[in-house]
Amino acid sequence: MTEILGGIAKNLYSGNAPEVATLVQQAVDQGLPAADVLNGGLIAGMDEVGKDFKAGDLFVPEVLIAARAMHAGMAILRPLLAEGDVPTAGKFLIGTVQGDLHDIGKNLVKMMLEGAGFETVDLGTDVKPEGFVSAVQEHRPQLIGMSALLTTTMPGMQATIDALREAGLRDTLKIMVGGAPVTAAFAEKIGADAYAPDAASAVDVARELVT
Ligand code: B12
Repeated sequence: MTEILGGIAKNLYSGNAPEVATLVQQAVDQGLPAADVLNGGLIAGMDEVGKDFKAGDLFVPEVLIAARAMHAGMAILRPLLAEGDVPTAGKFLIGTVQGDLHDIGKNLVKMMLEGAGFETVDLGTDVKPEGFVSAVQEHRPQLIGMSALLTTTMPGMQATIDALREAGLRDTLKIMVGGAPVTAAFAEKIGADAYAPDAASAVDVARELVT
């Protein structure tokens, strides 16, 4: 059992999507619970990717390829997880703020959190404060993430937090912000709960925020 899960993790790390799909299917056919395959295989592999990305041993293209392999495994597990009562790590909603079209970093954060077992909702780019508000009303996430790559769009984070407060939603969730020009000091200044400098750290921060 641990051998097949180790194989899933190893192939996910190296981005071998077809082999990940084959091994996940085999594990399921052997009767392993979907949650064990998720935690011991896919999430374990993605955790390694996150560690090495943070350490500078892996780069963006490798992470994207690993994320694609994770998606191949998730395609098999998702219906089984939905059937059972497998608790997710939490619901995470993410978007790039108004006026900003950069989404590579946002997508990485989303993928890493998915890899860590979070249920994710992606609002895309150029999301207005009221877009975040209505999505929060609809999806009721425990955590939201905002991304900004332009100094000119960073104020959109503050505007979104203000809009959530006005809608009475601010205290129902945690807010994490990031993007190249964003800093921990800025996050504190605008009243966000946390900042993370990269997608792997975002996983650690998200796990802390929801526990
Ligand atoms: C690719 C790119 C583009 C692409 C975007 C494609 C896409 N689909 O994203 C295109 C060509 C469209 C583009 C357009 C523009 N760009 Co541009 N772009 C870049 C570039 C080269 C790379 C950004 C990137 O993807 N980095 C890789 C990712 C992985 O890194 P990242 O985004 O920082 O994300 C990581 C962390 O920041 C963090 N993170 C990110 N988001 C979040 C969110 C949360 C919640 C958390 C916790 C963490 C987190 O985790 C990520 C992964 O580790 C940067 C320069 C650079 N080297 O950064 C310029 C840059 C960001 N762009 C810039 C500019 C000026 C523009 C334009 C205004 C250019 C123009 N005159 O038209 C337009 C603006 C368009 C718009 N309205 O958004 C400037 C911004 C300057 C500034 N300080 O404001 C930069 C810095 C280039 C420069 N040196 O001048 N751009």
